[in-house]
Amino acid sequence: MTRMSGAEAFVKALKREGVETIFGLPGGAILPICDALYDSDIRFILARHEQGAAHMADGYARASGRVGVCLATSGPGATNLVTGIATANIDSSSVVAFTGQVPIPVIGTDAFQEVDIIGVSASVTKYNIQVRGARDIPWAVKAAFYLASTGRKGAVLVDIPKDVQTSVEDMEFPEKVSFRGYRVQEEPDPRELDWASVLLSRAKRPMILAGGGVISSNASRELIALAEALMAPVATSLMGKGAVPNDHPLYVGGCGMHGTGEANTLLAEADVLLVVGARLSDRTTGLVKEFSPNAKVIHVDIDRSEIDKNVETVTRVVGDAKLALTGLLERLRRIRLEASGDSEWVRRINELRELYIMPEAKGNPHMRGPEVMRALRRSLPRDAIITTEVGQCQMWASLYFDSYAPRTFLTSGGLGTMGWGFPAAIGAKAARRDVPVVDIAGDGSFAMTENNLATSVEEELPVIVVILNNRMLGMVAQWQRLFYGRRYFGVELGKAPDFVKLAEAYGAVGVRPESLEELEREIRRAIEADQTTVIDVPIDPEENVFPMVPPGKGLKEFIMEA
Ligand SMILES: Cc1ncc(C[n+]2csc(CCOP(=O)(O)OP(=O)(O)O)c2C)c(N)n1
Repeated sequence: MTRMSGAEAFVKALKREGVETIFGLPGGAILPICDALYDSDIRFILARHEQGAAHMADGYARASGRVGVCLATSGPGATNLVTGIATANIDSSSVVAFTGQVPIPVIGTDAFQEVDIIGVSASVTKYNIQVRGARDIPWAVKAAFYLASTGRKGAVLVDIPKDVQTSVEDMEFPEKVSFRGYRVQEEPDPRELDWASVLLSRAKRPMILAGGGVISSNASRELIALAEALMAPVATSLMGKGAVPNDHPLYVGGCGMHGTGEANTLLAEADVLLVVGARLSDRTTGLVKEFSPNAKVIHVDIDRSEIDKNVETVTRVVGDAKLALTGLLERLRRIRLEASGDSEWVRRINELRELYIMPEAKGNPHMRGPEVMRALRRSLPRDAIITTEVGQCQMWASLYFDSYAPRTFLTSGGLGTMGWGFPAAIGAKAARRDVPVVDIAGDGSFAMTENNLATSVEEELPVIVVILNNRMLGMVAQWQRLFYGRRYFGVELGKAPDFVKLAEAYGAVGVRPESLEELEREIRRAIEADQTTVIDVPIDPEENVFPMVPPGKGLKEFIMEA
């Protein structure tokens, strides 16, 4: 046992978890902890708004597979974190947030900067707790990391009153924590694997839908092996992009509202569908009763409560995706399944792929979303990390930017949080200093968290922001154009700000290329110079993202033009 303050115990507990980096912004109620961090070698990255700090921690977690940590003061600091915490949690990203709190004796008195952050964050965290005594700090930190990083990963918030941080006690640091009622079932039930493999072996038109769970369990290799054993096309949910190299012959693209024509058509034609680590949200399924209507659905997920939540299954495998896919592969090998690369089903994949190649727009003087994505792809190394903002920019990235490895395509899938991509890119860069990190942005989204340019410059975490600048809240404008008779309301952003000058004001580089060739040159230059760079690409405000499944329709009813 060692005698120390709650704040010192906090720092020691973080070190025991291997924490090297914290993203945050200090304030009165967290000062004892900041003072203890002063003496440690943990890197503190100062965000310019707590929402940015939470997104940075989230980007760090997604890029590295480790836990991302953020810290804020009580009251407004804590509430500013909430969007970031909710974004991480719905996308099953391992984030631990620490908040300061007013001293215990004044909790409930409307003390300065008091907010009941436990109440506020209850529904957007996997778990949250207020520490009531300094001796509980080591346990609470251990518990937070354990819960954030096991089973279905998620966000955990730990609230620490100021007097708990200063109080000096004898501390014990637990090696392990356990929770009654929290059981992680990683090892799948062999009977579930047996049944699923029989169904798969009998399929004439098998298909796989891979979600973010494949990436978080590092199961890409097993997924590809299974797809090849079955000669099954693989589609991904938005969160699953990168689980399969996008140039793999069996990869058919994303499915759902802005899925590819081939993925959405094949889903309708499949007879057995293996869903791995995906939530099957409405954006992925379209109208549920028309989602893969001819398929027996098998769902693999570590979270039992996902099974049959949105789509009815024939059977399930509850457990870790890597273990489940390994178990399925073993069984299929035992059956000596030999799928042919020359089946009608495989021919169908290629036929659809050719059918739905998007036509090039002729005679449009503007640079177009898909072309910008392809130019980006050409000028970046294969292992570059992409983050996205939300809107048309995100959907163009999902459709037209090929990703080749897990953890290289990072996006806010569940909450669709504008302003996520830029701070997440800074967090990803903190985790992966060795690769270029690019935020594919819309002008509206970037404006929400652009102040973190200061962090990127000051902390020497250079990222490249490519703004598809249509002077519009483009995706909302697209819906108003297509479904509300072009009655534009609240979507026109105008020319302000000048993003080149904005970048320069923060000490970053700003450029505005006038052609795709110039864009490619600027990206290569930015990588070479290793400087924070904002590339403002003017595009057509009238351009739509296609294919698109109109809201309330089945996946097969996608439209390719307006
Ligand atoms: C925080 C937040 N507010 C509002 C929305 C609703 N929304 C979805 S897409 C979008 C427009 C995004 O515009 P922009 O960032 O310029 O990207 P674009 O669609 O033009 O590529 C809006 C407002 C959202 N997703 N997130």
